[in-house]
Order: sequence, then structure tokens, then C-alpha cells
Amino acid sequence: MADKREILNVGGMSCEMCAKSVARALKTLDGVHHVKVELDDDLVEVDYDESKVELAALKKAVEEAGYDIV
Ligand SMILES: [Cu+2]
Repeated sequence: MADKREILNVGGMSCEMCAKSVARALKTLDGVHHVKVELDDDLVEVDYDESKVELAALKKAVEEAGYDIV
């Protein structure tokens, strides 16, 4: 089954470490296959399997890592 691609607008990422933290938080979720952070644009691209993980869980992981879903 094809992955779903979601672009999250994430606030609070100010440097490469932040980008890594967000990417790591998302990648630990089962069903997340690809994460790409566009630091300059505050965007995080996530490819995931909808049957394994919900969008709400992606957002929660970002928030629990200490960043905001805008
Ligand atoms: Cu940082």
C-alpha cells in the first residue's frame, strides 16, 4: 500500500539539532518511513502508512519532542 505524505508546519525549530530531534521523534513511530525537515520553511515532510499510524500520533510526537504544530 502506498504511503500517505503529510506536510506538517512545525514551530520552534531553530537549528539543526531541533530538526534532528523532530525527525528522530517521528521516525521512532511504527509506520513512519520517511521524514524530511525543511528547517528554513518550518516544514516537516512525513511519509507514513495510514494503517499503522494516524496523523494525530505524528503531531503528538512532535509536540512531545517539545515543538509546536502550527
Ligand atoms: Cu535547535
